[in-house]
Amino acid sequence: MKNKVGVLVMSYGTPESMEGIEAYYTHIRRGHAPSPEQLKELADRYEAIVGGVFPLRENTNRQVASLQETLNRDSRHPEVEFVCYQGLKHASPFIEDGVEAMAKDGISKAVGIVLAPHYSTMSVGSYMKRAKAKADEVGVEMTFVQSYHMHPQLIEAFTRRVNEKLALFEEAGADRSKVRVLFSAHSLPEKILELGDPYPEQLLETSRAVAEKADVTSWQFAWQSAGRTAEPWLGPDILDTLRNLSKEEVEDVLVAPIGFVSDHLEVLYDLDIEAQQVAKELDLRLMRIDSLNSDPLYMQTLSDAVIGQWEMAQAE
Ligand code: FEC
Repeated sequence: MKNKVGVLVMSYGTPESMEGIEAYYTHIRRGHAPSPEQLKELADRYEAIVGGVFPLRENTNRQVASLQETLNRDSRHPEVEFVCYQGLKHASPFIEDGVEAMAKDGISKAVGIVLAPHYSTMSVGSYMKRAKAKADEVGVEMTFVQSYHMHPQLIEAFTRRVNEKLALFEEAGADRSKVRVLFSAHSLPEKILELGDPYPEQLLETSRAVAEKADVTSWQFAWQSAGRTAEPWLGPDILDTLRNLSKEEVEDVLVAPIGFVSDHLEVLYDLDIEAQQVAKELDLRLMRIDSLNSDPLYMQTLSDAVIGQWEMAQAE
């Protein structure tokens, strides 16, 4: 019989229905319910993207199933069966539910990975902290992939997407070298800088690697989707960046949201509706690279990172 190794695949989570938005938003706000205006504003954004459907749930389900297949197709460890469990940050099944399910299935060793390539104490670090606390409680020995932002197959997947969209710009008559590529990721409160958080630098590393591989010299980085709180968030914000680009007389912009791996609200609303609206007002031509979703190159990135982490833990 094969030795079962658990893989906790963690993702942000999304509501299951329009009725579930309030509980989801309250969880994001650490137990503080949103005001009726805030709730309506968020519900309107979900309505605007797909009318009451939540694409992140299906995408995460597919990514988890596909990762399990990819892991078990790998020939490096025929003695092991990798079993994937889902653990969501803000929705059910929560991170703790995933760890508990592993323990119930008799799994004693597991690897955790987050469906976000770049490490920040506020993002990936907080997923890991919760998983570790539950794992210690139920007696599962866990080890974690911290980041995989420079994995060659991840860089290749993003590069192909950049090239695909640059070709569309060319077909539409644009000069490829004049298209400004705008790499983006979710902003975080500026206070992370005081803690020496690696998040901004890791994002720049991915951006540089993709730009180099796609032979793009005209690129920059911008932050998106900053929270609606009074504290300062990392900038420049993507919408201000578009306004500045228009002043520089840039006409064509390709957004590459390398901090995200799925189609969801932050891509389908913040970029495809909000940023697109600003671009229209500025008379800029704006395109976005396709999301990774279950791209085999992304699945191989995750699988390789999990196996590498598993091997490292075994060697210790
Ligand atoms: O499609 C969906 O249903 C979910 C889309 C979604 C993703 C996502 C990813 C990240 N977030 C990160 C940080 C923060 C911080 C706050 C915050 C707030 C929200 C709200 C919604 C939301 N986030 Fe999110 N995030 C997604 C959705 N996020 C909705 C609440 C309303 C709003 O502000 O828009 C502020 C919370 C606080 O007050 O403390 C901070 C980071 C990521 C990328 C890494 C990851 O996936 O974990 C970082 C997807």
